[in-house]
Amino acid sequence: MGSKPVAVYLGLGSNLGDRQSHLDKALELLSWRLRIGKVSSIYQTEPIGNIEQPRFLNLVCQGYTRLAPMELLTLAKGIELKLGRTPGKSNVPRPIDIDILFYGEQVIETPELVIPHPRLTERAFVLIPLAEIAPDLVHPLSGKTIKELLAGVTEVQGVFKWAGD
Ligand code: PH2
Ligand code: MG
Ligand code: MG
Repeated sequence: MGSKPVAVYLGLGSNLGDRQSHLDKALELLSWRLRIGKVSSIYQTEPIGNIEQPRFLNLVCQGYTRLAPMELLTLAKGIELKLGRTPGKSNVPRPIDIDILFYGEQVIETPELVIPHPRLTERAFVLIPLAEIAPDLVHPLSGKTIKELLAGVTEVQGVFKWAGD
């Protein structure tokens, strides 16, 4: 246990059932194994990809962990299952999706795990909450800050701070 904790960023999304409660529960379960630092506001967001599905609630959080990347992925998948997600299908409504956005400054490309998350640079529903908690964080592949990446996204509609139903 000599190693220093690594700063990680996670993206959470829910568009099935009690969305806020799923986000709250996921953060609580994560906090058992991760020291949670900053948490963004919750945003209600129009679905990207399969647009024939309900709107999402999205947030981004930062944490510190000594878990290795694959251990963190296993933790995230375990919490998704615990909160009722059916594994396998992508882009269908889900009670919770937990994506690893950054793991320190590491770049990882394995069949199971790609970090930084490959689609984060084009997704306003990730970049807007991320810019709230880490505007100056540098994306290790592009060398750009979150603020700069967000300025480069043309499609920023459909992301609204959420004040509850
Ligand atoms: N997640 C996806 C696909 N599309 N759209 C929004 N607005 N929010 C998401 O979290 C989201 C999505 C795949 O994980
Ligand atoms: Mg996702
Ligand atoms: Mg996912």
